[in-house]
Amino acid sequence: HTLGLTLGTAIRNREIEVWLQPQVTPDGQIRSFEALSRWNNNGQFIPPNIFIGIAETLGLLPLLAENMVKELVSTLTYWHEEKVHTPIAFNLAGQELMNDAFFALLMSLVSDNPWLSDMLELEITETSPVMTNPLIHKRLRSLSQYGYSIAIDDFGTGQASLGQLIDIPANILKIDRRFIAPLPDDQRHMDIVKSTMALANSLNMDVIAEGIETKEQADLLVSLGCTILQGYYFAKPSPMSEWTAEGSAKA
Ligand code: G
Ligand code: G
Ligand code: MN
Ligand code: NA
Repeated sequence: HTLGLTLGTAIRNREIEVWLQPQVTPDGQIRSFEALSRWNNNGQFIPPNIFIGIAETLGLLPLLAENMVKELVSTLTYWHEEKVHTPIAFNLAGQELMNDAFFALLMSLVSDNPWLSDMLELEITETSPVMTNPLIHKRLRSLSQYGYSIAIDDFGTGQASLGQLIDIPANILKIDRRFIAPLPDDQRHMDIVKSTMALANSLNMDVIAEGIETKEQADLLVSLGCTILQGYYFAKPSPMSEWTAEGSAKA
């Protein structure tokens, strides 16, 4: 409860930091970033696995997401002026998509700045039960029609992976790191990764392999045809301010 109160204050005071992790192409170029929330509570680092859950219980995820999106838009606007076109993906929980004001914000951002829809990607995780709510499917269809890219995150770890490919207009599939970690040695994981890539390919979806930690894993995934790679082997997440110049350097 004490942590919840502190978290509420931290969210309202915008003390949750936005960190970015690159998503790279096989030749090592940055294709995009994933935005990840980080909370430094007076020197004590609280992992998102803990505070995202607390924020959800407190109904504070829409505010957290609104603050994050506004920071991302500010960075993307700067990059846009510098002629840098590097999209940023961010994680969306069901509670955020169910929130009318947050949904309206996502729609109005694109009405006001049509270029933004190509620069913001939505990562939807399939593990949240609310993701089966028809209102969420309807909203994701609207966001897709507005031009937003939608990625299915943690693919293969939830209850309804294949059904989600029907219900959600996703154009990117992220293979969860639990399938990547045992590579290259484990044949069954390799077979699952290959089949998932074939499935995505037949649905015209891009694939992102996440959690790549070794050169062997990176080389293997590239040889299997994976075109977007993410993981500590390439770069760990770090504060957005550290990437602002990096983005500009691409102009
Ligand atoms: O970055 P890290 O591996 O610590 O993230 C742990 C989990 O928290 C991941 O599932 C990630 O998707 C989630 N997460 C990180 N930042 C955010 C955020 O801003 N919003 C939501 N909804 N989830 C996040
Ligand atoms: O659930 P989601 O895929 O959004 O989780 C992303 C989380 O994975 C982030 O917290 C990020 O810090 C973490 N992550 C990113 N790359 C790696 C990696 O190579 N290895 C491990 N163990 N975690 C990673
Ligand atoms: Mn993610
Ligand atoms: Na994931």
